[in-house]
Amino acid sequence: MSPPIGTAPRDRLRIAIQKSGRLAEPARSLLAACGLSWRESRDKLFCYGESLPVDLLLVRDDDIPGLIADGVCDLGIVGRNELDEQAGERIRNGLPPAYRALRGLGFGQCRLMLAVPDEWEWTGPAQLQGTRIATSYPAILANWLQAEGVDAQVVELSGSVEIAPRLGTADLICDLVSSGATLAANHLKPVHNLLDSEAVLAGPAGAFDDVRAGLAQMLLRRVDGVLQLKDRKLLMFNAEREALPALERLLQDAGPLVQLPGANGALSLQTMCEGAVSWQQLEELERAGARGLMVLAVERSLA
Ligand code: PRT
Ligand code: ZN
Repeated sequence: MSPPIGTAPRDRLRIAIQKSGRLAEPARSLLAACGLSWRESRDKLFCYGESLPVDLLLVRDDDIPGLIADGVCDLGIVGRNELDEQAGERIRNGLPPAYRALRGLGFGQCRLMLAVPDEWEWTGPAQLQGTRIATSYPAILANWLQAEGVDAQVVELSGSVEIAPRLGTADLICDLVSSGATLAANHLKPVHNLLDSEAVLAGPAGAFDDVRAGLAQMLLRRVDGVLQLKDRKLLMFNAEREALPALERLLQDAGPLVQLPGANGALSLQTMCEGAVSWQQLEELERAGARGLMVLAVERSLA
């Protein structure tokens, strides 16, 4: 059975993630890669942490900032767009900031963009004076308009923003864009970027003052480890000492070359490479004297 919402126990950490949608699966995968495992409640809204005292609450992404603000959840994985929007709304209502982005997570990338009908010739923000702009991000848009000194009407819509110009309810829109296919299908073109967004790990504005502080710190360290390792490869090989200068030249973009004594006076060498190591690179290293080349994926590391 799910524990009652609103009574977060202080000896366990509770993380809100999207139940279903774009961020749901990558958020779970990231937390699983951090060594967390769970037992799901029957209603599939709560996952009890088995490997660590870290539980998941599965919710709508829009609810995540509020759950952190109210202390129902300690951390959350949510789009920066949603976090900034709700933070902007709080500021407009005279409320103090209640959460902050702790880490960018490298998935769920998109941009919050102004998009105008194809036939418009975009000349810049001043052109927006007196227009009606449809958006689901009224706070971010209103802040931007204010900063630009533009007086335009913000038309708040909760969905299907891209059809507003065709329906005549707005002149242009401000919406999330990733591939741009939705805009193109609605005869709109992106003209100005208001925000580069991605999924973030969000937490409260203040620090925890109990067991959760240590748990959150451990989780952040593991998240950093997972994000760092994403594209890292360990390259290992043997070589004679004389071949070292040529090999070092070929590996100048990699990390430090660690040298250990190998068999028969040769050296056993290893280095960390960012990104893929191609067959061509391996063949060049071999021509320069590397033997027994091996490229290994790095599974875990603590910085
Ligand atoms: O049910 P729930 O409320 O949890 O889900 P939701 O429908 O509100 O959210 P969801 O799953 O659609 O998006 C969750 C988060 O994913 C967003 O808050 C963003 O941080 C991020 N994200 C990344 C996106 C997109 N890419 C994206 N393309 N969110 C929405 N879109 C929309 C876009 O507005 C357009 O209408 O997807 C459509 C397709 O985009 P194009 O440009 O590829 O055509
Ligand atoms: Zn939503």
